[in-house]
Amino acid sequence: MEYKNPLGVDINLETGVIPGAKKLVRRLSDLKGYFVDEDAYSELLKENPVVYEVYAVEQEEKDGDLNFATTVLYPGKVGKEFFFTKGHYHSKADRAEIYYGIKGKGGMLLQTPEGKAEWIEMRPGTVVYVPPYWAHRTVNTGDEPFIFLAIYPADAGHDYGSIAEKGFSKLVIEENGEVKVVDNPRW
Ligand code: S6P
Ligand code: ZN
Repeated sequence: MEYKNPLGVDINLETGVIPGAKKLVRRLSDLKGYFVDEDAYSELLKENPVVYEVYAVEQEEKDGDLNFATTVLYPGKVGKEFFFTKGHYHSKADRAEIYYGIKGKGGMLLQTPEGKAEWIEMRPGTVVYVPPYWAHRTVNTGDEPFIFLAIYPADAGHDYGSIAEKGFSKLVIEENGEVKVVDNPRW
């Protein structure tokens, strides 16, 4: 039997960086078609800001193993819509996931394949359980980076297709200075 080595790393709780992790950067240009207000999207694309960064420690895609990753989701809006992650189902759709809020303010939109949506607010210390089969997207509703940890099965995979096409049935927007979860007119 060959055993893998255990690993302990310290997440930088201010920046979200995991030393030695693989870094992925998503700019606004990577989110084409995701936001409802296309004019606001084109305008902001001139600056093409970084929307989020992911620091991932991933294992081979094997049953029983675990991955973990932090996400640093920057504050910002496209029109009224707050910055968000792309959102995905897992390729193995029955794989669950745990999120843990580290810094900043935001929340998670979850959705079943039939379009039933849930919004869960997240603060530092909030644990979110993502059950099997639910798509999940995080949203930064604050004015500083929203940082969280995700722990997920190594064989879960990411299925971005249907969210990229149709989005979520709900949008998270700012209206009159308030955070509102409203129906997506394009759904
Ligand atoms: C992976 C986990 C997170 C996200 C990350 C970026 O299962 O849910 O690490 O990958 O927050 O979001 P997305 O939707 O672009 O993968
Ligand atoms: Zn996931």
